[in-house]
Amino acid sequence: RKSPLLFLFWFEGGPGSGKGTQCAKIVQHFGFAHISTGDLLRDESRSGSETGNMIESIMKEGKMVPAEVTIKLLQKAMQESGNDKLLIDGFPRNEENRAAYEAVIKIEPKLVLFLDCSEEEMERRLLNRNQGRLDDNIETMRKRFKVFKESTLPVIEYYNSKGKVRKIDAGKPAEEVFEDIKTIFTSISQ
Ligand code: UP5
Ligand code: MG
Repeated sequence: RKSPLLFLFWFEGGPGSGKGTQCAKIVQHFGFAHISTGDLLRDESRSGSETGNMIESIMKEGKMVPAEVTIKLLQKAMQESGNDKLLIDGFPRNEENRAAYEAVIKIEPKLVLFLDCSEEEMERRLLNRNQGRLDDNIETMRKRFKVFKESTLPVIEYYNSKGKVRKIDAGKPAEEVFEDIKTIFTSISQ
C-alpha cells in the first residue's frame, strides 16, 4: 500500500444486526472503504475453485471458515483498497481469526463498533432479506446465532477489556442507528 492506514475500524454484531447497511452509509458520508469478510468469502465461493467449494459448504452450515483462508482474502483486499480509511465488517469472528490477524496483519483497529441487537429482531430482518443467500434459512440462521454467541462475543469482550469497543443500540431504524454512529465518527475520524 502507498500510504499508511490512518483509520481502521472494525464492525462486529450478530447476523442481521446491520453491519453491511451501516458500513455503506459510512462509506457515503465519510469516504471510507468497506471490506466485508463475508462478502469476500461469498465471492471466492463463486469462483468454482476447490477452496471456493469448501467455503460454500461451510457457510451453508453457518460455521466459520478456517482463519488462514479468510486472512489471505482480507490481506489482499486491504492492500488493494487504495484507501487509508478502512471499515472491516464481520471480522475477527473467533479467537482463531484474532490470532491469525495479530500474527499476519498486525495493524490494530482504532475502535471496534459493536452493533447490539436482539435475536428476535435479527431473525426478522434475515427472514425478510430475500437476497438469495444460502445461509438465510431458519435452520442455518439459528446456527449462525449460536456461533456468534459462543465464538464472537468473547472476542468482542476481549477488545472491550482493552477499552476499544463502542456498543451501539442497533435495534432501532437504520437512520437512527446511523445518527449514533455519525457522532462517533465525527469525533474520531478527523
Ligand atoms: N436492516 C439493516 N439494518 C436495519 C435496521 N436498523 N432496521 C431494520 N432493518 C434493517 O442487514 C440485514 C437485513 O436487515 C437487510 O435486509 C437490511 O436491509 C435490514 P445487513 O446490513 O445485511 O446486516 P449484517 O449485519 O451485515 O448481516 P449479515 O447477514 O451479513 O451478517 P453475518 O455476520 O451473518 O454475515 P457475513 O456475511 O458477515 O458472514 C456470513 C458467513 O460467512 C458466516 O456465517 C461464516 O460462515 C462466514 N464467515 C467466516 O467464516 N469468517 C468471516 O470472517 C466472516 C464470515
Ligand atoms: Mg453483512
